[in-house]
Amino acid sequence: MGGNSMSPDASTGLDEQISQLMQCKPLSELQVRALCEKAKEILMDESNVQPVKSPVTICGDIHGQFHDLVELFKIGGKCPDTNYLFMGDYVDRGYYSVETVTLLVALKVRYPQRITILRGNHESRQITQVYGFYDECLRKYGNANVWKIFTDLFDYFPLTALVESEIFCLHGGLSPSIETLDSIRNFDRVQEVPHEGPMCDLLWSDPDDRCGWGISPRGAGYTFGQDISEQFNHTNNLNLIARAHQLVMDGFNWAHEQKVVTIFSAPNYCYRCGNMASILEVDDFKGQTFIQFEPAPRRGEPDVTRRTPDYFL
Ligand SMILES: [Mn+2]
Repeated sequence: MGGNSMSPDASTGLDEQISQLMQCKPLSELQVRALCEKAKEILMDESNVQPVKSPVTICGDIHGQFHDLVELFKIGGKCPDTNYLFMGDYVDRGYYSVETVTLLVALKVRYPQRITILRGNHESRQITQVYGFYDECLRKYGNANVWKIFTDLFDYFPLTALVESEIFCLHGGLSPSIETLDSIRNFDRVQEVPHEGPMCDLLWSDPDDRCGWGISPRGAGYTFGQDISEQFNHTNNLNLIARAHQLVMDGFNWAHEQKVVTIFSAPNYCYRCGNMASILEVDDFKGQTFIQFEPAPRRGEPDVTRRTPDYFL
């Protein structure tokens, strides 16, 4: 058949690119450049606390595990039939950061109202030079241009999202310098993730069993106790903080008496951790259902390793 380069529909080229990406085939550098220019225009208009409506399916870390992202879409439904909110860490660790982040950005450009892509601590120039994305770009493109294009785009990703004014979603956690959502709305996020301060904390912090603020063993962000979560949720009229950033063996993990939940969407993380992944469906009536899933089956492997997803209320 061949391509029709004179298609009257401006979205046709993008649909073809999405089909190509779904087969784990990267775009050319020129295509990535054009795609990221469009994405920047969309993302720069989004809020630091991007409002999101239900129904929506909330997802945690992906970390370049492209085939497991395809599995996620099989289990959760295709975008745009299902609305998605991804909470960061698309790149590093796995073998397919390029294909993973390109697909998510392409979906964002194609269906801007159907998918929200937040920034994780790995969406950073410094971290990606250590944990794989930079090297993968060099390997797949022969130079660092695509890495530069994407890391420049990461500066525009929103930091947090707010589902139906009650579920606060972000990659890491809370910050001792942030009491209200309004204070987050007011800062300039278009920059590399700083080493300290409120923007850093949102992408790096973790909940903890100990009360109050603690020093994070990660060397960035803080640990925060149940008292902190309760106060923050009360001040901002929230029901729940949904966050990612930590490997949890069941794919999701409640903390702080169900005031905080961790969602992790990279099954068998780093191809060796043996964990389940999960996504959180929030329905039209704000009902919440976790769907767990295992790694995508590998070619040639028997299908018996797959398990029917378990459903939880
Ligand atoms: Mn993280």
